[in-house]
Amino acid sequence: ASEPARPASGTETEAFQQAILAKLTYDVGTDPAHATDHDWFTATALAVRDRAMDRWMVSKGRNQAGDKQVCYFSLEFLIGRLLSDTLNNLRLTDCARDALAGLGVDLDRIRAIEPDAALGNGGLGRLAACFMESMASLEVPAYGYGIRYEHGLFRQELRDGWQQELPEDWLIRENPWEFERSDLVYRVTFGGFVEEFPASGRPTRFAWKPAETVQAVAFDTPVVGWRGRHVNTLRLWSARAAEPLRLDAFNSGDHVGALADRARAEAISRVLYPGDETEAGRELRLRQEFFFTSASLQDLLARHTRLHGDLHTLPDHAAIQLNDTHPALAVAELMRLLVDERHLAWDDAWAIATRTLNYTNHTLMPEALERWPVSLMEQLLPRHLQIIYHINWLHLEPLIRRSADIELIKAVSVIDESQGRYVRMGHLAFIGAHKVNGVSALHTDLMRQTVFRDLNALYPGRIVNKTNGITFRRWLHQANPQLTQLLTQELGEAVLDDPGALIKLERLADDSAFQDRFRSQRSASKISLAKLVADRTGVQIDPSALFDIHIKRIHEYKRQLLNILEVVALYDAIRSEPGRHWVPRVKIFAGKAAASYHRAKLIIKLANDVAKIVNSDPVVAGRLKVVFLPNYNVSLAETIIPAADLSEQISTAGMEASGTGNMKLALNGALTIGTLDGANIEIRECVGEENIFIFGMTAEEVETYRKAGLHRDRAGWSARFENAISLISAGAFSPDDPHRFDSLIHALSSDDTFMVAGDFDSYWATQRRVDELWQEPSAWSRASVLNTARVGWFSADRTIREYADDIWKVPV
Ligand code: DL6
Repeated sequence: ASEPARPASGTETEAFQQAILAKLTYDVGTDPAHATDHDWFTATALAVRDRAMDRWMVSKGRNQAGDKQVCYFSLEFLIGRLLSDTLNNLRLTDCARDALAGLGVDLDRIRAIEPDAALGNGGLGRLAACFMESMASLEVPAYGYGIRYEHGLFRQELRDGWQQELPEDWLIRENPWEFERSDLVYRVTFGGFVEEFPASGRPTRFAWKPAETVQAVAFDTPVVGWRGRHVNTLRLWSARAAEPLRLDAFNSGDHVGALADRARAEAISRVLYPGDETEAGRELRLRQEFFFTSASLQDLLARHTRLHGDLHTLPDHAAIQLNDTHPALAVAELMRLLVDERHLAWDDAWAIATRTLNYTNHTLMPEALERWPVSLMEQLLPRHLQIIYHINWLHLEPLIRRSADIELIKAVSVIDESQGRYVRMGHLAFIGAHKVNGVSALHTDLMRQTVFRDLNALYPGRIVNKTNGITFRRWLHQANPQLTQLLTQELGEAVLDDPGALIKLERLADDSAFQDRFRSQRSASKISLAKLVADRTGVQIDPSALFDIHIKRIHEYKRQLLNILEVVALYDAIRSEPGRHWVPRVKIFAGKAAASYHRAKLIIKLANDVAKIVNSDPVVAGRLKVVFLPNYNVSLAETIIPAADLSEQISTAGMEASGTGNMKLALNGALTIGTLDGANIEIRECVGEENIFIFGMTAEEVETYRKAGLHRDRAGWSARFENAISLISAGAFSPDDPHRFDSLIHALSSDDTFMVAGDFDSYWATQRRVDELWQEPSAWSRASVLNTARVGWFSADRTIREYADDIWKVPV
């Protein structure tokens, strides 16, 4: 495919300027004298979008031509902003900057206007966004399918250190990237009953008579690949009522009731991940899952029928990837569409489904493995429950026939009957999938040994590993232009196309002149972050201090608490020996806690309480600062990551499936302090063990420790740990409410599920090794350069190639 040339000449800049002005006049409806920053942003985004259109049409043509396409089904796409991404991939950043400068507008200022599309919670959603970009860059024909939430992940505010959740409203103004396809609408139905034919005897045909219909309306966003070579489609569904209002009710005076059906239908795409503490919340979530899964499958089947006619060839033209179990209903819905609606024989339909569907698992944590009550499924999706029962019967029947152990049958059944009756969505996805993958080597091994042990024995070879990756276009080129510039100066432009070329940086790791340049670009990023911290929190931090960064969702297994306890111990140590030399450190935390996760919210409050005391204590001034940056999102990550010296990846071993923040930080030159968990293990293999700080128990040791009951034994606590705990218990950080953190402390002493006490001493000692290395700037920089040089393997392009070769069977 030919590439658009990189516009540099004055004429191209002028042409682009004209394009922006035309958009400003004819689409935004204003003129330069009156345009606000937002108007400029919209006009620029529309002008940029135009540049992607021709290639989008060509790419669509390729899809139509019969190439196999990937359909990535995901309840989350954590995209962030698109302007910089698209400019960068079209190689238009300089041109846009010059064009806008000529109009007296600063590109960076209008970039910051764009709201983050926060259609995801964390790693799983961000992975989906990286994969979309990578598939477009590798010219893999693909559709991303999800929900166009009107409100993405909540906006986090801190009030007196407590997290408050406020609605996020990224769509309050026009979204310049999307195209509403108002004639691309599918009916998604719920409830009702199933008619069986013949009415007596063994039924051979089933007809679902649903009680409720919702319309799914498509909104398409072009996903522009690297150098604009290929453009894929992210198709997000918006829910609409079949009838806008009940006119009879309205006319008879029930103005609110007349809109009730509409409100119920539209609630489906109203908010990402509505709270599921209530039954109504859980039902809405199941409705969301089915809504987007059904609409996406109907869309795929309609396209396939139009292009190829025969549905038997579906697996030759499409590979569906289920991003976790949220779209696992696809197994039942695809069977329903093929058997009930398209009248295929069950066995043919099953062969088609199991050759088309694939499933990625992202967590082994029991509470995160989806199970739906049979009663809810029966009420909402009665036909699907029948189909699930039948799939389960066909799956269990050979075991029953050979009189297999009842415990084995219970373990592999799709229906969990241990306490109540639930549909195990992981089992359903596993049985219906051609391949099932984990997201790091350790995680995949643990899948085989634990949650899917018995299914793995029944279906050997089905589980494969695909270690996660990140798109370097966003997480290096765009987020860190200073480092990118240094890399291209040293390694040439080829490094932009081939992450493997980063390895050539190894030869410069000991070169002191290069180290100086490496440090100086890092220091520019640290100055920017310091400014942002001052603006958003009022805390002044010294850019020459060690920036120790812990950014991710707040969760007990991610162990922000372990980090805070180390802060407390360090604070106490500095106060005890203020005359000693201490390495100046800034501990930076950012992350959101699920609205209903009270303990995680208490951890946020603790971080803020500790920050307040530490930052106002003159004894530790210049040595220790603690910052909690509110409202962590993709854009904030883009500013923090290039400025990080130390990357905290300290989950309890065996609990973090992979992590991707660990990859982004290492790529940008941060050294990792981490456990042997998730992809940290593979990062260590790549960067070398002398360039990473590993501590704590391994996943196996965690198991042994737990089995021995040591996590319930306070006797093993070190004096340093005891001391940190007692400072918190005594209210040293919460004088206004000394018992505020009692529940956290009590949990550590009675059942330290996440091994905070068990790993503390090792963590403390390793942090002191960090201090030692920091005091040797050249050795630190060497390790930092080697991190950047050696993590090319974590490019999402590598991951996508592996999916393409091994799972999807599409050429790359
Ligand atoms: O695979 C992407 C990402 C991993 O990097 C994280 O380790 C993992 O925690 C995350 N999982 C989720 C929640 N999953 N569910 N359900 O976001 O996936």
